[in-house]
Amino acid sequence: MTDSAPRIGIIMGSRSDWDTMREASATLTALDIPHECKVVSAHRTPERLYEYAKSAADRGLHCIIAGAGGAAHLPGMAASMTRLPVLGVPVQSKALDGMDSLLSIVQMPAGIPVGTLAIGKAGATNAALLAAAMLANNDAALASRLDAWRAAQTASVAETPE
Ligand code: RP5
Repeated sequence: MTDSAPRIGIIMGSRSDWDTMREASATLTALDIPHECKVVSAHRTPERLYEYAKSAADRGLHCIIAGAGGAAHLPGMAASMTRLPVLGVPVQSKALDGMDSLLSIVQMPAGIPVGTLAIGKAGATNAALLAAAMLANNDAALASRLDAWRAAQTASVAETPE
């Protein structure tokens, strides 16, 4: 495995999810974590999903971040086919504002876990930070970068409202 081999896989159900999921990618890039981004739909490309999830661990991925909206089966279906931790990001849907996405991702029956984040861009950012925190347990250099990222965020918060 090379240093530049992806360590985290970001998948999403549609290109229309990219506006949300790019926040996860940008956060991993800021932390210098190699990752890949793919459109993999549970409904429209089930065989692509099968291939992706079944090969993920052997390809050296440590974690999958899966974003989807509406009847959002992608994170749960991915989790059913890999032992890797799967973090689910509910994409904000037009019809129900993402409540449909949230409930269909978070309500997994016992036995196949999906770590569910907040609806939308906050969830995408936090999925990346959570994945980074998991990897940092066994990567001292990444732990330092994550500590620095958090310190910079703290330093950026003004004490006064204007
Ligand atoms: C889901 O359906 C996708 O994750 C997306 O959030 C939603 C709508 O997809 P498009 O119709 O925009 O391709 O599968």
